[in-house]
Amino acid sequence: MRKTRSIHLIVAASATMVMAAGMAAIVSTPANAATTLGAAAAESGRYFGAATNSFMLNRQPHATVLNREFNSIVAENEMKWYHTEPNQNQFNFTAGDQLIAHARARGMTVRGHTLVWHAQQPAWAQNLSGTALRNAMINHINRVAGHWRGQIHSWDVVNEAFADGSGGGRRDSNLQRTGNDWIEVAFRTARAADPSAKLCYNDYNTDGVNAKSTGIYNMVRDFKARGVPIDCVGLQSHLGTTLDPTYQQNIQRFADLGVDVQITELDIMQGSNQANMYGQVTRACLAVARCTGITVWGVLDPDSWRTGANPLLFDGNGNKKPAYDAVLNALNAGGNNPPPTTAPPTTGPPPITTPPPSGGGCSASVSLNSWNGGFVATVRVTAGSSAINGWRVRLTVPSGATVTGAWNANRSGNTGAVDFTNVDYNGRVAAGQSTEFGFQATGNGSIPAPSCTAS
Ligand code: G2I
Repeated sequence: MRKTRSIHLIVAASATMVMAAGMAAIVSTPANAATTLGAAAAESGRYFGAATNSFMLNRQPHATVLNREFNSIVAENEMKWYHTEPNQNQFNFTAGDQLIAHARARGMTVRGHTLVWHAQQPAWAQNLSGTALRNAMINHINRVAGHWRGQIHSWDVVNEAFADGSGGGRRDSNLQRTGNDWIEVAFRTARAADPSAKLCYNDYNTDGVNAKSTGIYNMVRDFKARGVPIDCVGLQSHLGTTLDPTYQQNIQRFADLGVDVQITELDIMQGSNQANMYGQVTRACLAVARCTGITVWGVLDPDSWRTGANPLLFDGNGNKKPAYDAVLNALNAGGNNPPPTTAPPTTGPPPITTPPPSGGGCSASVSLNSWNGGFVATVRVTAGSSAINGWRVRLTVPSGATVTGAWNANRSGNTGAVDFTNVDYNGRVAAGQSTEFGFQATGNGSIPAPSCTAS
């Protein structure tokens, strides 16, 4: 306790000295310095976020601090597979919807965590293997990323798929045993399900140049070379009492591959070096143009998953800790390289171009995202010169292919000619406007132009 306080005093004293040296007038803070983490990060085009849970949104003092300080949130647990699909093909979006509504009402962005992970799988998925698990994974990504399509800034598509230790290889898991391509299938599926979300690979013990981060680096380099859609790497950064001297260098080498880097789950063990390390991590991110945001893994110390470590920026009463001041000061000092403004991902499926039909009725077009043995189809339904109140699309899937699931449409049939009709929320399409639905299938081949009938 005494130690912490004396460090706080030193930081405060040196901050005052810096200010006194730079300014003739006696002011407590520079007039233009932002006073919250989110606002300070936003000055260089970055976000500063926190993990939270729907049941904490109205709990004090958590709510006040969350809403005041952060401009991004992530679900600590409530968007994980066990939570969103507790029984196969039965989805629960309630908590995630609440978090997103809370964020949107306050202009915060939302990170999605996480679509697929070996841990926190529902029991039914833990008991699957092979093709059944692969298809369940694809369906899960389609349904979850599809449900929140357009509302997620960045998805942790795959979490913690690499092993710890010196090998730099993949972690053994039921997902890994479906075949080494499961990660790229997950990313391709996610891209089709939500083309506007940035797609991240997220992991821990990657807080410097080491065997594990190098394994991930090699995967990202390979994905970029082969056009597998990946936009960002999440470095979790659950840290102890010292920072790896290659922390910034590691961020930079990922950025140099052409992906964004996000610090996704930052928390740092309380101790004499906590505030200093928080400052170091913040400065390292700010120094790399493509390090676009930082998320702390919780708001108040007592809510942290690291019981007793007090690894966050606020104590249980919502008071700012010295670590908070270190982060805010680092953010306000700015980075020399503000990241480029967020551009839509460019490696997604080709845009679907369908001229609206000249008369009434509707038209449909399809684009495929295929891998060896399967594909995800995105079908766009466009109304003609009059609004429509319902639609039916008929298309022919390749010979040998079987449709295994659909979203945003009702389906009849799964081989040969398959019919899809609107669900209750997407039947009405204004003149010249479009709606989309999708399906996944095993097999490969192309699909001739579908027909569309308006009702
Ligand atoms: O383990 C820390 C993080 C590492 N990276 C991925 C993150 O998703 C992970 O978050 C933690 C949550 O902070 C914990 O809250 O993931 C844990 C699960 O692996 C979460 O803990 C679990 C408890 O173990 C369960 O007993 C509990 O039912 O949270 C569950 C929901 O409260």
